[in-house]
Amino acid sequence: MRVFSGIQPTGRKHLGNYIGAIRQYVESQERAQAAGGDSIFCIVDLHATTVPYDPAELRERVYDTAAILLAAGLDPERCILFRQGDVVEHTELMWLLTAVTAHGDLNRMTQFKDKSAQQRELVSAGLFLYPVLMAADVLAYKATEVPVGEDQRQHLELMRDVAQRFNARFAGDREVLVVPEARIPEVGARIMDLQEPTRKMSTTSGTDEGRVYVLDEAKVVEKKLKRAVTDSEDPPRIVHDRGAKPGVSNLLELLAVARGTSIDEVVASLADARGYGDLKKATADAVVELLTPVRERYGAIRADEDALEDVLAAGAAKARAIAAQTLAEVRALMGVGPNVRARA
Ligand code: AQP
Repeated sequence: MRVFSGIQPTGRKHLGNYIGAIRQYVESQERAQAAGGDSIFCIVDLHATTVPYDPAELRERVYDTAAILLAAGLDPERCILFRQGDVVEHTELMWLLTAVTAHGDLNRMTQFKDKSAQQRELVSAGLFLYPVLMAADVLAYKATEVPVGEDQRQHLELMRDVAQRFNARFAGDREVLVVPEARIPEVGARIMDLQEPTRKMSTTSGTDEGRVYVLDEAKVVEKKLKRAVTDSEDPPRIVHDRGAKPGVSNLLELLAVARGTSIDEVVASLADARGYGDLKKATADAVVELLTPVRERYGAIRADEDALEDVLAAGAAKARAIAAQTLAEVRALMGVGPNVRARA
């Protein structure tokens, strides 16, 4: 097995990113190692250029994100961790894959529709092509599984189509590009905004009050959860029903994930609760316990930028060795560049 996933260096990472993605990365690293496979994680700085950004800040955010991943438990001795822009093979492969990507499919991507509607000055072509670069990221490594949150399901489907179309068009249906599986957690795949629990917790929409950051101090986490929107049902009922009770359901999911138990178990543990206050308090305690070790490790790791650069550079060298081979195969099959076999 080979696991691959990418994460943006945009903004500060929130609890949705942690539960939907980062926590799964650490688990995948362990699982891949136990199975004799490998795991590869990429900080996707090139994806971050598809919306307005500040170049100097982008570098800083890459360090922030690398430090969070290391603090959460990624270990460069056991996985490959690198910065996307350091492995240029991604961008060439992306261009080649546009040949087997349908314009109509890109037009249907909900993330493109949402993000393009948010842009005031320029909807960049990069935003439109974002899913093709994401396909290149994963397909370059012939990854078998991709841990992501629910919001990435559509991009994963597109990537699978791209791989299948490439194999059919250029490889006589041999699986030259591996068709990857999405790995989406059963609980916590879509953590909702605490203030607007019908919308996902998001970096670019919603407010700070609706988002818990991985690096928030315990007091801040407690305050945000205490103010989380629930509902006005009287008497209050603590049940999991996303449609009718989105706020309560979101808290139950957070509590289940943070405690590492099932939703039924957390509901049972709250049978004697006097109202939503007890649910919020229990969730805050569990989330603080989940995030505190990460925050405590983060400071020292983030402070040493040279060490972070060393980790990313070593990761990029290992990643390039794999991606370059795939790119060479794709170029050869597509008739791009010299005929290497004929000249050998
Ligand atoms: N609310 C969420 N619940 C569960 N998983 C989530 N992810 C994002 N939001 C949630 C997962 O986090 C991973 C990293 O996503 P990204 O690199 O695309 O991060 P981002 O763009 O900085 O974060 P957002 O919040 O997803 O940004 P917006 O909403 O602005 O586009 C992915 O695996 C994602 O599924």
